Amino acid sequence: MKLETVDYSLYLVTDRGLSRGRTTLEIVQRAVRGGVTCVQLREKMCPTREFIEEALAIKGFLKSHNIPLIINDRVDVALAVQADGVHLGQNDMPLEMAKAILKDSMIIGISAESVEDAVEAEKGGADYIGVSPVFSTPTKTDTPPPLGLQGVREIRNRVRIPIVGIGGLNRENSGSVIKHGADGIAVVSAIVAADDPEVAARELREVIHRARESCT
Ligand code: TZP
Ligand code: MG
Repeated sequence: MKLETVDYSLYLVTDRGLSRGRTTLEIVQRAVRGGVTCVQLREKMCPTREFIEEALAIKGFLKSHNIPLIINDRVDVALAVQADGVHLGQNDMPLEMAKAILKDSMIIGISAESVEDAVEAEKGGADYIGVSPVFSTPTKTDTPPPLGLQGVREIRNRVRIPIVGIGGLNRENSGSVIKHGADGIAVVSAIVAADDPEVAARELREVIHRARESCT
């Protein structure tokens, strides 16, 4: 997948702990039916072999739908499965090193926890920014204070690469994130833990669509 063609509108981040007995592949399949445009496989505890096997199965499905697969944290796994990209936080492999390994073969997304992080990531050649977190969330508690909608706006004004909000986003507040300049929203629980991930994704797509229309 060409980097320029990536659509970050509705970005699903997986979490097997919130999947309520459903497999990550099943969540991804249902979410894609509902309109997810990008998927990040995020496995914090899983053995590497299992991570790779799961990534390959999900990649096979996503490829047939022309949706990119991004691997969280693990440059080695991303390379091994020939994913479309990798997503790195401020405590993960430094961007410069990841770029030295991956060259321009893969999307590299960076979580920015401040405006400075975002500016630095763009300078370092990141392909997109995760504004992290926009709101506080029980899904990830080891975060710095939320950046809020003003943080989204400020980062929008300081970088040109795509920005995606993450943290506490749902049907009620995702429209505001788009209206404050985000190119997309990234969610875990709003889709992964939903009764019906397909319906949840469809509703979020609609919210994003309406927010964009109101901006034009
Ligand atoms: N990074 C910043 S907040 C977060 C991650 C992975 C979790 C977001 O989860 P949710 O359930 O969408 O609030
Ligand atoms: Mg990380």
